[in-house]
Amino acid sequence: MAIRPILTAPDPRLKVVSRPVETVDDDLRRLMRDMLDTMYAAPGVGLAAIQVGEPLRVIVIDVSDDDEKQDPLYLVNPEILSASEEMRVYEEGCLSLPEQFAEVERPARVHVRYLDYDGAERELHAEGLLATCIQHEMDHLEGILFVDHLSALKRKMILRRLLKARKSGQKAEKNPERRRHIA
Ligand code: GNR
Ligand code: NI
Repeated sequence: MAIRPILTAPDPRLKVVSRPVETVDDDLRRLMRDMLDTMYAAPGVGLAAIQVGEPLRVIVIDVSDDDEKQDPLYLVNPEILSASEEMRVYEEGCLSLPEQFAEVERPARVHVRYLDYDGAERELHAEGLLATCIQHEMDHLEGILFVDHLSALKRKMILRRLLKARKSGQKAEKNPERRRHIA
């Protein structure tokens, strides 16, 4: 079990296009388990490999409620076979844009093909939060963040807010007096 650091914007690595996985082997399974541990610890409902610095087309997702048991999904080389015409608006967040949220419109349902944890080909019909999450994670594989779906003005506001929050957090870390107030 290993929790890895999550990259945050404006880290340029979040903009790279991730490459397809060639074989689902033990090394890849270790990465997928680390991603899941990192996602649960955050906590989040999804994570793309590039968020822990690995430019591979791998995502992990668990949209089950806290009180249910864990229900992890591992998707390697995912492809959207079709998407509904019906759209849905969801308030999204991203572990790479901590504490920033905005409404994003996406297809309500998607039909996805991918390789699972064992490298077997599978298909999935997703709706609701799962459909939103799959599309959010697949965007990461193309170097796209949810703010890239917003107007330039809203995007700038969110990025500015993020940098400001980070600066005051750094000041607090260096200053024990302020740190006490945060803890
Ligand atoms: O934890 C997350 N929550 C979330 C909420 C709404 C839509 C998408 C997401 S994904 C996000 C974790 C993350 O950043 N994955 O890349
Ligand atoms: Ni994200």
